[in-house]
Amino acid sequence: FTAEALAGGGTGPLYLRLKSLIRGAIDKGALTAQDALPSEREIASQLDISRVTVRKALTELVDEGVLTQKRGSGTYVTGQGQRVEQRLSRLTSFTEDMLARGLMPSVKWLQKTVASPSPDEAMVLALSPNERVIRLRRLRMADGRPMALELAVVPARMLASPDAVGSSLYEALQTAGIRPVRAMQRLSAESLSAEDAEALSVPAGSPALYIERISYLADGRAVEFTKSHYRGDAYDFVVELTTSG
Ligand code: 16G
Repeated sequence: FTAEALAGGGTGPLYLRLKSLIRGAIDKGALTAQDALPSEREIASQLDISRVTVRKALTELVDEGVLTQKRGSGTYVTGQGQRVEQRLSRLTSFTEDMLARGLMPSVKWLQKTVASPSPDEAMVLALSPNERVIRLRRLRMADGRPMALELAVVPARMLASPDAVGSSLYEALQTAGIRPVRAMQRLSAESLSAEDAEALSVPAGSPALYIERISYLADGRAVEFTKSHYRGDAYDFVVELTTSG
């Protein structure tokens, strides 16, 4: 990285220019998967900018999945087939998460039906008696690699039909004018059943992150009750903790 290249990068905020400089180096092949970046301090002194600016650019590129930070050893260009690092602070969809990382999301449908809810689904979604649900079960992939098995259950009245869901549930909800604004998410450890392991292309009994998400609309109504098994070898969920003072 040179100060001239950064100066040639336009007039926007410095950290954005540094981000495009780094992305450019990756696109041109000057930096390739698994390459280490110079340290924050080295980049700052090479470019004669503050470390705060460098940190901001690197943090965003890590959030976008372009770079990966390894504890104690620095920052690397993310390689293919590496673990996906997912922040647990924003209510986003699988499709958005993968696209933000430059990975191509795809879906293999296992079930897409209207059905009667189970008692726990009826309770969580606060359904009236006899109300039906849309049950969406699918294998979710990123660049063709199986990542998660997901069962999403949505009150049937929220969508015209199960076929309203193409590849993204959140996109279908948005098209229907429905926007989840808040969600409760619970994570626990599980080992995969033989059947689920096979779908995810891992040995039976492999570890998974079992995640339940209940999403709510602004008026407090629950819109989805989703149970997901994410491959334990493919995902890191990362939470930022701050003190309030
Ligand atoms: C994520 C959510 C899931 C949601 C889905 C929508 C987790 C653990 N789960 O997979 O609750 O239904 O995104 O994604 O993050 P879509 O719009 O791509 O179908």
